[in-house]
Amino acid sequence: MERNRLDISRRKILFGALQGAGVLLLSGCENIFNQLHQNRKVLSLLESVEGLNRRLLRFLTGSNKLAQEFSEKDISRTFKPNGNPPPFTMEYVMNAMSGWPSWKLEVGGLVKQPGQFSLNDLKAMPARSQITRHDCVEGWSAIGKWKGVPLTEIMKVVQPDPQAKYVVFYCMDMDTESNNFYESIDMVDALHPQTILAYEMNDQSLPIEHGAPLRLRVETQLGYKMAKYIQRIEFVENFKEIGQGKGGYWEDRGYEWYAGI
Ligand SMILES: Nc1nc2c(c(=O)[nH]1)N[C@H]1C(S)=C(S)[C@@H](COP(=O)(O)O)O[C@H]1N2
Ligand SMILES: [Mo]
Repeated sequence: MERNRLDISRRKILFGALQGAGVLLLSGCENIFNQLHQNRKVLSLLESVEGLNRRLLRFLTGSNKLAQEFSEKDISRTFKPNGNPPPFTMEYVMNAMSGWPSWKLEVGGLVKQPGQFSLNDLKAMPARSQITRHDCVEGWSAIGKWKGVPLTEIMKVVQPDPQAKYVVFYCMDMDTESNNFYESIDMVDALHPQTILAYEMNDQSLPIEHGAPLRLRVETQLGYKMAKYIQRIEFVENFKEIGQGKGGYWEDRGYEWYAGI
């Protein structure tokens, strides 16, 4: 059932993308495409071009463009904190109480200059503010103002290698079975100007329930991609060996990796 639904939506996406690209110009192609799609070999071939397809899809839907930004008066009066409870280790609590003196963002993997950044280091870097809408798959949205350092600024310092295809965010919180939250995005989203590591929300220090001291904002994507409580960032070629291999905590549990809005 679940498998079926995924197949149907994937078929729609692939068909839409091919159609948009002018590949299916002749009438009658839709039938052929549908027949082909039932063939296992063709299916795996299509899957292998999913990376390319994703880029095409993004281009066609325009989700590589800037997400809508709002004005101060649009900011939601309440913004629901969602997901795991904050990390409750002694270290986290002590740090939270004293302005994060010993927390450091670690950045490594496929980079020329692995680095560590204190919160003050991050605040000293060029910053960006944006008022955007957060959409959770659970069916709620909220508008908030975020300030942080663009991920591109970090990338200028650490200099990812050309083989780096994804950026993985490792978080300090865990679920009831002690699985740590993590997420990943690709280079298109990493380089997007609205992709920031936020340390402020609505002109205040990022509240604990919203991911203090640092959380990702990737405005082209749904809420579950926006890793809170970030400890470490890793540039990788693929995420096969990480977690259950699907690229994120929720992806490992069946959500789509590409959660474009
Ligand atoms: N580390 C971590 N990040 C997370 C989650 C989480 O459980 N742990 N939940 C995600 C989900 S599903 C949503 S909707 C947003 C919620 O962000 P908010 O608490 O600021 O509303 O965080 C995302 N990032
Ligand atoms: Mo969510």
